[in-house]
Amino acid sequence: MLTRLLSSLPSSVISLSLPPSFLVFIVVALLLFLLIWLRSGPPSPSPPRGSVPCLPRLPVVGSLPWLRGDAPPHLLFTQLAHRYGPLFALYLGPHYTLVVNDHQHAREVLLQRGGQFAGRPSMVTTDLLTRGGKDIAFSDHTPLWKSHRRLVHNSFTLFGEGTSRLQDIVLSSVDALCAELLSGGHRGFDPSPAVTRAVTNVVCTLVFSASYRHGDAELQEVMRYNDGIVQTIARGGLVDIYPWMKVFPNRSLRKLKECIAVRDRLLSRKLEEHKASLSDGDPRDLLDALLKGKTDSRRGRRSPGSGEEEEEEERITDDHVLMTAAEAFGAGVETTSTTLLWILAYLLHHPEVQERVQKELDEHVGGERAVSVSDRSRLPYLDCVINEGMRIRPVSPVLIPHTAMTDSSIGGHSVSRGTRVLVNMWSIHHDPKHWDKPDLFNPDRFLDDRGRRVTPPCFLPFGAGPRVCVGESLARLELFLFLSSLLQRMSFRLPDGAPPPNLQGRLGVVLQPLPYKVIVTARAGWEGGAK
Ligand code: STR
Repeated sequence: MLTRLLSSLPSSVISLSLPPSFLVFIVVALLLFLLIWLRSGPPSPSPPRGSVPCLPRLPVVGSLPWLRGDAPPHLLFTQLAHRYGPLFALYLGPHYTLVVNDHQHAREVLLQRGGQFAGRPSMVTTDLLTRGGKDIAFSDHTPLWKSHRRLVHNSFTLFGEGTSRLQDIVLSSVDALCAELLSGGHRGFDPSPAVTRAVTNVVCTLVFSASYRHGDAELQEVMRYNDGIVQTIARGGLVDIYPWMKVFPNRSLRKLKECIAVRDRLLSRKLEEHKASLSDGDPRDLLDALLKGKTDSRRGRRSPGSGEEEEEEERITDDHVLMTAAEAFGAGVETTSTTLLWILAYLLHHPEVQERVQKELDEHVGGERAVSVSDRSRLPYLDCVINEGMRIRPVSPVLIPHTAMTDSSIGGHSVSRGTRVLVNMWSIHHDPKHWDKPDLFNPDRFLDDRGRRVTPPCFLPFGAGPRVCVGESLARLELFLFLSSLLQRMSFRLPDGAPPPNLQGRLGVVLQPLPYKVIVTARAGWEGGAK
């Protein structure tokens, strides 16, 4: 969120050739801000004395003028860390913010003192997206959030490791994806729409049991609104730093609201349908599991001593269920499809890695049957390829901002309550002190001398601690099933004469590869895409 916002700042605020109407807007905005500021006192905790090295600052705009330039925030912060050290501070407008660039400090924030840093700042765009924090990812840390998260976690487990449901869902979607990719012919094409559609389909089935055919109107609608949210979230830009700016007309914010309305209409309909057909049997999908879990947890808590009032306060509502479904959706689609596309891009750069994965698949699975979850332990190299993809291009190069819920400390420096903390996962995943040639795609770094898998402490693609990604095991399983099935059945190569994919990426709500083209050829026996 914030990262996208930062990247849009330099051009939008600090340009010298501003149109007159914009100047009037800025003056009015500043006056309004000063008024609010004077009435409510400084909105951000002040930094403790003698603390972390800090970027220069000006009143109201904070350190923003020093954050200009073309580099996206994760690269900018990495550069700044060379100058200021791995832990430095800056002011995002009025908000005192710490930026953590190394894994020791990140472990303190996420794990050792994870409970103290588990808060989230409130932001205008994400508040809109989540009905004021009724979700998991952006909601502040409260007792209700904890029980909500537990409910979501339990519901995910039901469809993840526990059963073969996810496997069946992914595999049926993989058949369609393979057929679509293989029909691309011998001319190069962009694999992104097909991959995104397949992943969206998996998530639709998982969340509300809908599975769509190619070109289905509802699927198109889902993909359109999701894309709209991705385009506009945090594009309201400055409103996430200066919330009072939401009173001004803002095209991005308007589009975001429209997309949210479409999303809510569709999901409310699904929710009502599910409520009407809910039975005592096994949950059919995530919505069922959430609805069942919600009533179960309420029943369990209704002990004789507990007052009605407290229960009222702690209740997980339909809104929470709706927001969870919406978020599972957005997070499930964006992150998984992007990771798959990054890995494919790197395989085009490193055909020898693709061949090695295929050799491993041929040896341990063969070409006679589909890959299954139980093959995972026999395919260590594939796992390393997935890890290396997530290391070298983390979808979330700067984690969603944390806030200190109490006075605390990082690296011996005291940190006051309310301080925002940004963890720059990019610099942790590219730290030359801990990774040999960090810019090289080398899956072998996840194997030890004896060929066993290792997980280095600097590898945290899902974050860690109380705010660790709740979909981690689901995501890993899905990535494994997609990638193994694709590489078992087909090979990817560059169109003749085409340059290999650009690996710089573009930072939107996640870090995405730029579009590239592939040629897909079926491997022996898989000409139709499925068996
Ligand atoms: C994508 C678009 C959408 O429709 C809904 C969401 C909400 C959850 C977001 C997701 C977004 C983008 C990726 C996020 C995810 C929560 C965790 C994940 C930010 C905006 C990451 O941290 C990568």
